[in-house]
Formats: sequence, structure tokens, C-alpha cells
Amino acid sequence: MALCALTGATGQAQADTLAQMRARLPQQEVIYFVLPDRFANGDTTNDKGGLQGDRLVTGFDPSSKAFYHGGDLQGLIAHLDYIQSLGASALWVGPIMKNKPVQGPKGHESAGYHGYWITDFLHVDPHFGSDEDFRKLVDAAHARGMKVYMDIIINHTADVIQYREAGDGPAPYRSLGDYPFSRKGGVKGAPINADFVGDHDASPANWAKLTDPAFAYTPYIPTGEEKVKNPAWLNDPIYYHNRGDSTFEGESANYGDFSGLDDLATENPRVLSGFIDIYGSWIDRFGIDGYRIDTAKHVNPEFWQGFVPAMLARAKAKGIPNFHIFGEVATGDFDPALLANWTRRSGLPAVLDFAFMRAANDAAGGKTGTGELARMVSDDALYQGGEAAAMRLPTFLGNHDAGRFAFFLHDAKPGMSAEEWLKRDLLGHALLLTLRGVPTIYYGDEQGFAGEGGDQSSRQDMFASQVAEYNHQPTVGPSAAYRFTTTHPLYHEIATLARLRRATPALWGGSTRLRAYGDKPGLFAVSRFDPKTGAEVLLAFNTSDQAVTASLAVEPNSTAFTTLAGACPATVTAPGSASISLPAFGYAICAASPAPSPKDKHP
Ligand SMILES: [Ca+2]
Ligand SMILES: [Ca+2]
Ligand SMILES: [Ca+2]
Repeated sequence: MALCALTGATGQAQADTLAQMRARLPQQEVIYFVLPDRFANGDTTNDKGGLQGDRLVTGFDPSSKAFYHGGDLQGLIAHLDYIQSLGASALWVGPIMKNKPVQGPKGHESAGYHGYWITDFLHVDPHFGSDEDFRKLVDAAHARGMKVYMDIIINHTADVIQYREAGDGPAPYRSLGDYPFSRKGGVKGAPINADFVGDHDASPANWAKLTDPAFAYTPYIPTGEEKVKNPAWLNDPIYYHNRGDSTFEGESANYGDFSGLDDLATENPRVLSGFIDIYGSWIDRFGIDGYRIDTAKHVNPEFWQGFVPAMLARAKAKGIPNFHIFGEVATGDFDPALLANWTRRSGLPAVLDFAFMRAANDAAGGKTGTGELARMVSDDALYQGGEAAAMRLPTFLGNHDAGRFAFFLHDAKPGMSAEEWLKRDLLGHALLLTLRGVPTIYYGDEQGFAGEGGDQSSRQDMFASQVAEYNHQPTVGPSAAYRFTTTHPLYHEIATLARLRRATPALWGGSTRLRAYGDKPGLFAVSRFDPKTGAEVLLAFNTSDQAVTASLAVEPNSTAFTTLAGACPATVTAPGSASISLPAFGYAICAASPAPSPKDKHP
């Protein structure tokens, strides 16, 4: 009886935790992005993915940054405490679906440790564990009130399809104009695909007339790989673009293969329905909380117009009303218009905020002033849904492709002192964790990882590494090889600010008003407002290496301040003006009191 009562109480507590978690909006989260292979090895028996042979068969070689290192889902489960203590409330797990273990030209092979070369879209890669291990991860995270976002790919599969005409060499892009669907191998070829009116007519009747995929290249599947993809329809070349390699410019950005990866004909309604089935099934089976969509800008917008509502409906039916979907529209530029375009034409509810990455790097790195951060705030009007929608954009300082934030800082100012490096890094994280958007921490940044570049050089092991480059990399903060310590100054600051953010509605859900910015390193300040009470929180950052003191405009009815971080003035200097002083690279978070009368302002 006692045991039953206990189980009942525990069950109720679990149900409450789940209900509270499901009720949270996407912008209430702090996301932790992790590549499972590089995070923690919880089960050494799966390191070779159940395969026998050398690294070109198994993909396993912990001494090479291009191969699997052994990290897995059990390792993630074992370190949820560490992630939650950092203040993260949602996990973005790099792709876990089964990959082609090794691919690439002879002598230049690498492994699918990153997860972006999927063959089986329905099951977990054996290097990471089993479907059951993923269920355990999701359940363990949910039991703590943490969400799990999957990283999914639709633009391409692994590189399985090859082209007769290319042999072992490159396959230059063959355009729609030079190689129309209506002729075999170019305009002078034999007529094929009679009556197919082009890929802008999404009717199944039209696509039924596209029967020959050899309009540009002649695609084929090498012997032994005919059934490697799952579900089975993915093994038919008719569902791919088959036009050769993308140059990432012009039409090839949509139709071209990403370095040989088989680019799906996402205009085809069978491909749309197929992927709705695939990714609907992960929602149904595991009750995950969101999708990060890889290479979203290499897929036609019409695909997302069909896919996104289907996923949101599927999640809602599963009892997940705040399912978060955010797409990758990668750019190194400060280009909110490009990002916003994909929320408008494609209906993506959110995109990864590459504009924030650029603006925060340029500001915290001292490369420019703070004008881009100011532009970012005003350009939020461009997104579908405007400023409210911009609150859902995951913001970040660096990533697994471009490189880590600490690397960018060092690259911008190679000669700076270790102390300045750390201060700029802390300042960047303060911007990340207090401005609008959903702060996304890239695993290892909290331990001061920097790395020597992007891609493989930014995918360090959190566990003891056998990669010489990773072991020799400089790190921000204490020089010891920190791994999973909670005393690193970056870990400590992120944890402090993440907690403050989650407890302060103005920081996760408040509108933003610009207070100060400039074209030289110096003061950047905004006010954010509690969405319910309207109470002001003043945020001020000093991106320069000199102390600054300035008078900032505040709301006329903000009279006194409580210090949430840094040093705040106790009271205003005059109604509507507060004097703020910040040390070099310092910041302050000041909650105004008393709050403006909420009943007057927000009836
Ligand atoms: Ca393992
Ligand atoms: Ca291919
Ligand atoms: Ca594509």
C-alpha cells in the first residue's frame, strides 16, 4: 500500500512536471546544442556501431577528427545533471538517425559522426545506441522538465546515388535550361517524360509523368547499396534532383547536391508526404518537443508550406502545443532580410538567428560598434509575425559549422590578453542570455573551448580526447583541460544568467526598446518590458576597453532600480533618465521599480 501511494505521488509529480514543461513557450527555453558523438561515451560496446573492420568500415577512429569518437545517447543521459545545472531547459541533439558510416573519395574518406548523412530515417544510428536508448533520453529529460529538439534533414540523404557520366570525378551542376526534364541527357537527347509540365505543378498526376530520372546525369546506385535507405521509397532515384553538385549559387542552391549528398526532389508531392510520415513518426513515437531543420534554405519554400503545418498538427495531436520548429538559413553576413524571407515565403515559424551571431561577434569582438545589434532589434519587424515572432528565433554566438565564439574572438584580435579574451567571451554570453531570441549554447563553450576553425575543428570531445589538435587548442579562462566542471567562469556566468533569464519574463518574453548604440565600440543599451506588468528592465553593455558613464533614457515612471547583475544606479537622476557606469567589457541588468501601473498600461 505504502509503495503504491508513493508511486502514485511520484506519478502525479511527473505528470505535473510534464504539463508545466509542455505549457512553456519556445522563447522560455535556454537551448544546449550537443553533438552526441563528441559529448560523452556511455557505452563503449557500441563505439563501432556493430560493424567489424577498420575505420573505413566502422567509421570509428577516436584519434581523427573526421571519424566517430564513441559518444552516444547513454553518455548524454548520464550528463543531464551537468546540462540542467548550466541552466539549459532544452536539448538540441545533433542528428541521431542511422548514417552511412563512411563516405568520400578514396583517400579522403570521413565518417558520419556528425549525423548529417542519413540512410535510415526511422531509426537511431547504432553508434549512438538504439531507438530504446533515445526513448530513455527523452523520458529522462522530460522527467526533469527538459525538452528535446531533434536535428532533422530533408534536403538530402547520404551520398549513395552516383552518376554514370561523372565516373569517379566531380559532377558539375547541370541546369534546368541546359538539361530540361523533357530530354535524355541534354537538349539534343531523346524525348523523355512526355507531358510532365515541370516541377511547379505539385499534382500527383503531373509527377506520375516524370518516369525517367536521366534528364541531366544518368543516376545509378552502386551494387550492394540498392536497399540501404529506409523507408524504401528513398531508394528510387526518381525522387532526387540528379543534377550534380551545388555551387550554392543560383538554382543549384536548391537543385544541386551538397558535396555529392543525394539532393531530394522536394517539389514532388510523394517526397512531401514521405517526409511528413517520417518526421510525424518521431513525434508519435517519442513525443519530442521540436525540430531544428538542417539546410532549410536549400529546399523549395513550397515544401515547408506543406511540411510545417503537418508537423505542428501532429505535435498538437500528441499533446505538444508549443512544438518548436526552427530552420537553418546559414549565412556569415548580417542579413535579417534573408532570414526573415524564409519565415514569410516558407512559413518556417523560426530560423536560426545568424544575424545575431554576426552582430554579437562584431560587437563583443570589438570589430565594429554596436550598430548591427541595434539594426537587429529594429529589423525584427521583417519577420512573419514581427517582433513577437523574433522572440522565437534561436540565437547563438558560434556553431559546429562556422566555428566557436571563442575562436572568432581570438581570430578578430589575436594579440589580446587572456583576461580580455575571457571578458569579451563573458560579455558575448551576457548579450546572448539577455537579448530577445532563444539563447543557444554550443556544448563546450561553457568550458572555454575555442578551437582553430570551423567544421571538424569546432567539434571537440568533451571527454578525454585522442585528437592532438583538440588537446593543443587554446582555451578561454583557466588553462587546465576542463571537462564537465561546473566551476569554469563561463559555466558559472551562463548558469547565473540562464536562471535569471528564465525567472524574469521581461528577458524571455519582453519587447525591446533601444536606448543607446553607436558606430564605435562602447555602450549598447536596451530596455525590455515584462509582458504582463510592463515593468522595465534596463540592459547595458560596454563593448569597449575603456570604462563608460552615460545618461540613459528610461521610462518616466521607472524611479528606482534593483541590481540583477553588474552595478545599477539606486534611483533615476531625473524622471526619464538614469546614469549608468560600466567598466571595460562590463554589463548591468537593472530592474526598475516600482513597476508602471499594469492596469493602466495593459488593460
Ligand atoms: Ca559509445
Ligand atoms: Ca550522390
Ligand atoms: Ca535541395
